[in-house]
Amino acid sequence: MRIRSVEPFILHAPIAQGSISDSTNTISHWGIVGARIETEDGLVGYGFTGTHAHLASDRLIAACIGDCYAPLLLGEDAADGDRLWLKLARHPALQWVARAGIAHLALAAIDIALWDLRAKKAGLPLWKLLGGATVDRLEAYNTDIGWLSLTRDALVAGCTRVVEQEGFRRIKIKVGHDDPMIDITRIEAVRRAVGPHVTIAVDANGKWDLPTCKRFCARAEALDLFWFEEPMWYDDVRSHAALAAATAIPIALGEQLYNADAFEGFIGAGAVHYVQPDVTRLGGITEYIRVADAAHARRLPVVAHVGDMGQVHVHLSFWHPATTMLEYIPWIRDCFVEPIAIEDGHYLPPQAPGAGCTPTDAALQAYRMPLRG
Ligand code: 0YR
Ligand code: MG
Repeated sequence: MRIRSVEPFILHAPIAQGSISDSTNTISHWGIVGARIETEDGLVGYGFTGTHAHLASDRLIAACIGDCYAPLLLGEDAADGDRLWLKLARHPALQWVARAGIAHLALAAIDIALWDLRAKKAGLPLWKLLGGATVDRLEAYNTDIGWLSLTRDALVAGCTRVVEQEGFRRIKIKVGHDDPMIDITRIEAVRRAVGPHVTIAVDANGKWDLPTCKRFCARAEALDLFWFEEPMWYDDVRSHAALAAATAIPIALGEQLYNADAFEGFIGAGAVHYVQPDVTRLGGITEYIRVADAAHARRLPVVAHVGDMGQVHVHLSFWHPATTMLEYIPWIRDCFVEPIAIEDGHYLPPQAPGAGCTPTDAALQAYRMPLRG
């Protein structure tokens, strides 16, 4: 599997329901910034990282793939996964500037493409190559009905629809108004509509401070929340540990963390109960496995964040024994040869060989953005 070429690409796929907001972002497109890696035996692997479709920074990620990492991969054997990950991640000049951020998103796209190649070579879906599925059905929780931009009536209608008509038993609602009591009334309305048996998680996307979170939790505890996700600034271990000690609501986080060491800080401090690694931010599957194993060693559940909107994470989640469910946001599913599939609120295991990241020709044509201005 000698690597013949490594080509970056950028797709901007529109979000069907138009623009949506959480507490910190308003977006109308999802960015798919990827690597296409071809080997001398004619195999083609794809990996990508998910972005908010900001073209200037997407171009930096693409340049990192094409200009910084690609020359280090040409002629190498794609089968040497761990060795190649170290070659890229620990390259002296790149390590100096690239241990997180844009470069780590680029590294993730490449690492996923290398795993995609290995799974295609083996003729197996990635979950099977990794060791097989540890669950028959993978429960999904629906985020796509909980946006902060929805009116309270639309929020309640969407939550009711996916519970009553689509079989979801778990939903997530965005929070983060300046006045947290607005969020409380929205959650109360949803709880009244869906009843006591549907789990409701909430996600503040890092917006609030510790006093606001404590005020919110004092009222929210009566609403039986499944978890409180990213209540405060992403790197603030101490405040999350303080909140975890002050409330009965479990804390979930991880989508903004770049490496296993960052997770170790939160896990070691007792500041997280649901561990949410994201392969598209963590430098790829190689580092994701380290995080999931570390969580598993502490008996903490893993529920991946789906920056890839589930295409790769469904493989990792069917396989890794610490996984208890997976987020569901279907925005970009039609861009892929084998889209994520849901039935009765559960993911179905992908069947095609690879990591689920091969875009359709139609998506490559319709949504491709120029690499340079
Ligand atoms: C919008 N899931 C999240 C959306 C979502 C974000 O930026 O992607 O809300 O990724 O926090 O848990
Ligand atoms: Mg989140």
